[in-house]
Amino acid sequence: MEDKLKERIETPMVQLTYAYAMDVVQAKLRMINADLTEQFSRQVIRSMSARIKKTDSIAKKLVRKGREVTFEAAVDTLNDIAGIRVVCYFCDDIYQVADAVRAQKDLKVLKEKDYVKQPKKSGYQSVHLIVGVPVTYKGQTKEVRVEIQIRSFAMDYWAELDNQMCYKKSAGQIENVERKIKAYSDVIAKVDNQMLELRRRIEKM
Ligand code: 0O2
Repeated sequence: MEDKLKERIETPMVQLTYAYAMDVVQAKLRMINADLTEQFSRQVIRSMSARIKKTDSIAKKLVRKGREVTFEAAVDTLNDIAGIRVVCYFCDDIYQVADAVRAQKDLKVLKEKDYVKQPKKSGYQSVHLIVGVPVTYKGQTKEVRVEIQIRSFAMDYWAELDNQMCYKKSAGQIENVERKIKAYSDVIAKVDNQMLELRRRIEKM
């Protein structure tokens, strides 16, 4: 089953279609960054990265979601085969970027999740937007979904370390690890807000 998924998901045409959709979204995000940077006279987006989900991660996610491990199930069910991560300097920048994405007429926001207002049980914070990008080839247009994860520099620090130590790993079962990683996420959120307050005081000067 997994071999068949690999055979189809790793064909150049499928990979290039997702890559094209990500290029379109990344180009848009660069324009959004330039616009916001000019508007606020400071850099808003610190970094951006893009990836196509690896076949083994796709297979594992389908199993996690109780789906068949097939190409069709992957394309139909998973919103993050193509993913872009946007890391902002401050936590309010996340919403500036999300609003700007929503305002783009050529990107359709299909789904949103706000794990900043409502962090996950693990402590994970980010805003996720699933956008549909029209991709036309030989007169045929299809909508390709791209997940945009938007988070602050501090949230990204937590998520990266959590990814290395706990997420999808059994470390969370070790006594106190789950509780501590959640507590550190709360500390990070507090510092993030304090930095924002400080920036606002400086801006008022
Ligand atoms: P990877 O390896 O990062 O790609 P949907 O299908 O849109 O309804 P989905 O994808 O099932 O939603 O779930 P969710 O929670 O909205 O988003 C999942 C992604 O968020 C994960 O992708 C991670 O990138 C990130 N994430 C969610 N929870 C955590 C967490 O506790 N810690 C960390 N570090 N990241 C988290 P994948 O595919 O699971 O992993």
